Amino acid sequence: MKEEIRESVRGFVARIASELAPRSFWREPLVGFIDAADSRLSMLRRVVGESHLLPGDVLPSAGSVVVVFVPFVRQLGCENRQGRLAARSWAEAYVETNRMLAELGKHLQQQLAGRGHTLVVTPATHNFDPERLVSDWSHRHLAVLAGVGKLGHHNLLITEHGCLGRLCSYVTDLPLETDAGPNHEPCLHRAGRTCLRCVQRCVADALREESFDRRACYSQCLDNDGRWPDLGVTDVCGKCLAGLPCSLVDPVGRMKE
Ligand code: B12
Ligand code: SF4
Ligand code: SF4
Repeated sequence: MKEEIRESVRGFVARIASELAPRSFWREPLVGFIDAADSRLSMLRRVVGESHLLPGDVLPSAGSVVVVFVPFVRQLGCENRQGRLAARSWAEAYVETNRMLAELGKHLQQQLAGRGHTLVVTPATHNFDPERLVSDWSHRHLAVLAGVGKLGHHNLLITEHGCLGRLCSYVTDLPLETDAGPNHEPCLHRAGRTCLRCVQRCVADALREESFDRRACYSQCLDNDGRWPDLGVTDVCGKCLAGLPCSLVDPVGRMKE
């Protein structure tokens, strides 16, 4: 069943990508699973926040969580590297990917309904408390538990296809086993090597060696909101994802190959 869901996700993303051509946003998605009974899920309340939801809060009959990481194409990172403000293509990728991830949820919902199963779609973003700037459903932390990757110093998920991309997660009543993740730290700094390129790239001094100032980061994201009225909400920045050793690959995993 896992392979069927993976195939379905890959097929759906490829179909939407072909509809958007010649604009190109995505590489092949990665999919991981967490068993809803995985005891590590309770850690979310300790690590992320006491009000973080568990799969059973989203769907009482939860059997597992499906986590999808959609890596962006190299070009988007190259275009977003320049200047202090975000590139229009980065904002477009944000809007189109959020839309596509919501549609992907509906597609999986229909597919599973045909077999008598339920799936609940959670939003890709804007499900956070505007005061604390924290969400009660952290796709990044769920992705780590689902074995899709691990967090880097920049606080973002690094997968075998890098960190440049977006995530979503869906709760289903299908009972599926948890996937194993990498058994190493993909972030060079966390693996004890010299890097911190992400800190150098931050344009708002929000990301530092010792800390992350989410308000300074959000303020920088808001500087980009409203610049393209035709795109809607674009509170983005993403300079700390572009042009890094971990943007497109897992740099530590590569060294081990
Ligand atoms: C709220 C939010 C924000 C806020 C707050 C920032 C933040 N770091 O959470 C703002 C608006 C500022 C923001 C900015 C960005 N976001 Co945002 N954001 C979210 C959202 C909605 C919830 C995240 C959350 O609340 N997590 C729970 C909290 C408690 O976790 P945390 O903030 O990581 O807290 C940990 C750290 O503080 C860490 N920590 C402790 N000490 C230290 C020290 C240092 C040095 C560091 C770095 C961390 C750290 O410990 C905490 C517990 O683990 C998610 C979508 C979702 N629902 O998951 C997207 C999400 C995390 N964002 C994403 C992205 C891409 C961005 C931006 C690049 C903007 C853009 N799209 O251009 C920047 C990147 C900033 C950064 N380097 O983290 C992606 C991440 C993709 C990835 N590869 O991981 C997500 C998953 C959206 C998506 N659907 O893809 N975001
Ligand atoms: S740029 Fe370097 S230090 Fe920053 S997350 Fe990537 S590998 Fe880690
Ligand atoms: S998104 Fe922008 S402001 Fe926020 S940490 Fe990354 S580079 Fe800095």
